[in-house]
Amino acid sequence: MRRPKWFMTGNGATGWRAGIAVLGALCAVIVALSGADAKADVEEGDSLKLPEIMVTLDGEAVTSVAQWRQTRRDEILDLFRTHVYGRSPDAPVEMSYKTFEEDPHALGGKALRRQVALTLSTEAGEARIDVLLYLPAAAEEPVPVFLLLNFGGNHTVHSDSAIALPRGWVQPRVSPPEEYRGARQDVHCVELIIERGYGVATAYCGDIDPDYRHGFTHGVHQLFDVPEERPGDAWGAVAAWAWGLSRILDYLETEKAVDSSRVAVLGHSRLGKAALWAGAEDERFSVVISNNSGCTGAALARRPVGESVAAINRSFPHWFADNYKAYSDREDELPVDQHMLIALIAPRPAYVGSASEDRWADPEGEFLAAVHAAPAYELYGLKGLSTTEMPDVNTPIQEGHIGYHLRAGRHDVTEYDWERYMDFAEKHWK
Ligand code: GTR
Repeated sequence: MRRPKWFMTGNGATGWRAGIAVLGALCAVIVALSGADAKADVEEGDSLKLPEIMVTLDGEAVTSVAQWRQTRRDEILDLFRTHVYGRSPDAPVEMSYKTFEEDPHALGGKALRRQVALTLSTEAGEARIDVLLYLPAAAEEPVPVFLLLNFGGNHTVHSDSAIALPRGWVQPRVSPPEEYRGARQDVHCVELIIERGYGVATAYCGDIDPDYRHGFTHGVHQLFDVPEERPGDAWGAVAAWAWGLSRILDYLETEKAVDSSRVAVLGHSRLGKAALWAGAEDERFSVVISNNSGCTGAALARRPVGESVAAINRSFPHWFADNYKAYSDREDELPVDQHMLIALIAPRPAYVGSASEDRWADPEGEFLAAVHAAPAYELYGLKGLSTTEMPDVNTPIQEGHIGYHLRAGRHDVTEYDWERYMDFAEKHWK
């Protein structure tokens, strides 16, 4: 079993040394449970021996935007595709969009609601993604939009009775679907977003790839995958969700009321991992926001705290490429770490939101990844995070092109998070 480093006593640790180690471990457990961990700082990141962002596979130092764009960025993308998320197909897919429901006076007249079926087809099969879009009714110009996937169906994001139920498989914890209308309303904050003048687009992640081990035969996998011929770098669910986010952006580009040059992609937890990967793969997303995405999201893999690569591969073998399994308990051998994922978003603004009690997602590891992504922003003459010291709770850092906050509380998305994300995006959209 993989243990956090603070638990390791090293070779020959006996007697008082072992006693001190056990005491240290107990303190660490107490600290972790209290949610008040020691502050992470940049030196700690250095001691983790993170892979270099700014050195090419040939050992050349990257000192210009041209080198970054022509060589290093593609190398890093390819390493993530090969070893972590898998390779999304670039084969052609046909898409059609059909509005199946619309109300220009939704939410008591505050919003226009539109529900659109995206039908994707190839010779192999067909998939359908239902997009729920709310736009401020009063908007006279195309509006920027926050795009996020949801966990349980579009109807969970608001109690609005017109929202269509999901058509396929849903998680047992939100089944039967009718009983969960509006159940995640507090997480999606639709009214708050509309009141600030933005639109929100969402789709059920299960329309893209149902979140269970179905052997890559459902959702968008039907369009491309031959299950018996899956190579080690075939895409997993996280890459499929990210790819689906890009297809939704294709659709948003056709919506006249949406300013598609200002679409922020956002996601919570596993869907935060997908939002980061979508932002890395698809440079059309203008702002990329990770909320409590943790392991294989914003958190450094090499920091032995919270969920490990072994744990995530064990519990969710369908999320990533099969090649990723080789790094269970061998994080140090990964050719990438998650600071490089954030670096791929440069020069676009990126934001990492953590929560103080969310030890499983390792807030300090998320912070350090954001800190160590800076070199990519600096190449463009931009500042990444404006501090290298872990901030106090509820003290957002928003001066640079990378933003970060540690919200007080548990693994969740709250109004506090949304307000900070909108503050940050607003700064960059002005
Ligand atoms: C956990 C998983 C995390 C995180 C979370 C979620 O069980 O270990 O990586 O993604 O689920 O998505 O809610």
